[in-house]
Amino acid sequence: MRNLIVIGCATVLALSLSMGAFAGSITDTDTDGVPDSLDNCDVLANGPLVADSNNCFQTDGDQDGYGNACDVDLSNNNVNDLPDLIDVLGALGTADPAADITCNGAVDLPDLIIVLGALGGAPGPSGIGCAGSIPCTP
Ligand SMILES: [Ca+2]
Ligand SMILES: [Ca+2]
Ligand SMILES: [Ca+2]
Ligand SMILES: [Ca+2]
Repeated sequence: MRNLIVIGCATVLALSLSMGAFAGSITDTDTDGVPDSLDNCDVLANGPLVADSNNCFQTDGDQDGYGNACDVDLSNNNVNDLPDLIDVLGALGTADPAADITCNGAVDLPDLIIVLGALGGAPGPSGIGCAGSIPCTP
């Protein structure tokens, strides 16, 4: 009986130790409620707990593993460049989910302004390992 209790205590201790290790290994850099390894913009809060300024909530319109909140690379060549600007210009007035950077259901002036401001940069960073290839979902 005493042995059973000792084994039971050891099991509880082992469980709590492994749970502690598990909790310690989860990093959420932007504290938006999504662990970095699953967060499609891991240094920019984009929901669900803390939304970005545009309420994207992890939205990833082109399913490349980079959330819209940190992805204006519409041509998917991993550079924010002229083709992306041409793409967003061409998508103005549509509901193209990839070009709708602000996640408001329409491609409009704010999306164009964000693409202009991000030229020369790169999408991300994303915590999702397959980011940059399509389809990529955690
Ligand atoms: Ca996060
Ligand atoms: Ca995020
Ligand atoms: Ca994307
Ligand atoms: Ca591009």
